[in-house]
Amino acid sequence: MSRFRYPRPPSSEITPEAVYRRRRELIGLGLASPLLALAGCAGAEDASAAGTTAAPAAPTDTPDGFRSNEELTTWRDATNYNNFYEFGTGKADPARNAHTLVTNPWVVVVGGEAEVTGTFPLEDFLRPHAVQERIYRLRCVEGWSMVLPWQGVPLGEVLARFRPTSKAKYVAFTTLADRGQMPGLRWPVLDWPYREGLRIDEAMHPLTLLATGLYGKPLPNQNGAPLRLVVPWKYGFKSIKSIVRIDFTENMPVTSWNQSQPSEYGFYSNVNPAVDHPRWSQASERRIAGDGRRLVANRIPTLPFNGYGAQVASLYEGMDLRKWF
Ligand SMILES: Nc1nc2c(c(=O)[nH]1)N[C@H]1C(S)=C(S)[C@@H](COP(=O)(O)O)O[C@H]1N2
Ligand SMILES: [Mo]
Repeated sequence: MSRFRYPRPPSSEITPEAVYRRRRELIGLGLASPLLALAGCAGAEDASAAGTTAAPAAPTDTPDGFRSNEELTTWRDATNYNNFYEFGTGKADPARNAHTLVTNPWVVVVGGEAEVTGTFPLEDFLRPHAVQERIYRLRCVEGWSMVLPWQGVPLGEVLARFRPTSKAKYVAFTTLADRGQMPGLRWPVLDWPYREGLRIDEAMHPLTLLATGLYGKPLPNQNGAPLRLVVPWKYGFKSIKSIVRIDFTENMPVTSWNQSQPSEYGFYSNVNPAVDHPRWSQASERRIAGDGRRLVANRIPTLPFNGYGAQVASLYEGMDLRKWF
């Protein structure tokens, strides 16, 4: 437990933001190959300023959905405009407050319906897996979205090592809840600890990433260090941060946002422009990308499953997604 290192790409593959941008321009021109194998909320945005944009069409992704070719969100925006209620409910609060989070050492408890369970130092939990890079869109239920290069390991590869039993129908995730480190826990905004869950097939899906890095650097605390989910076809609140516990369960687990407002946040929470939040439309989103001036202007239509339908729609075949929102 004493020695600890982030699983991170070799330094030769760590790429400063400017190089990311330049490389994408080259890729766009067919001059460089993409980098391979390296990774709920309170108030809605006012989407009524609609009529605003005729937006770019569907995003260009690799066929597996692993890498979006859209314009990236800057490091600055990604690390200063956050939701992490354990550090306050304002968008700037996590960047200001999350320095008190101690991420080293870090242990992950694995429990429930699996042959292998126990308490694992993070480095053992992740050790055998190669860190990969994924460039994903993530859309907050509030109506803004980002595109970021995450580093991490596919969650399914990690979970398989624990050999879930046939009773494991769901996977439950829990965030650290430590008042000494997380000033936001003083307010009963949610019933702490923050909890999320996935159906086991969603958890095993190759798009589901257990992220350890952002822009080739270890995850900043405000983005969920040292370990968070990124589930790109679901609203952002499903992408739980600073995970300390993973349980395989037979029954659908309690999730924080569903527990606090069941009529507003369902267990599935797949991005769906056709199903409005009871208090606001989900038909469009404000893309936070490029330089700061884009913050206001860039309103684009929201896509079913956030644009990952080709990869994940089959998981929900035969389900009424209005009922199972
Ligand atoms: N533990 C925890 N995880 C969380 C949240 C939170 O408040 N606490 N907020 C969620 C929400 S609503 C969103 S949109 C994303 C934001 O991730 P980001 O700040 O890295 O963009 O984190 C999700 N994970
Ligand atoms: Mo969110």
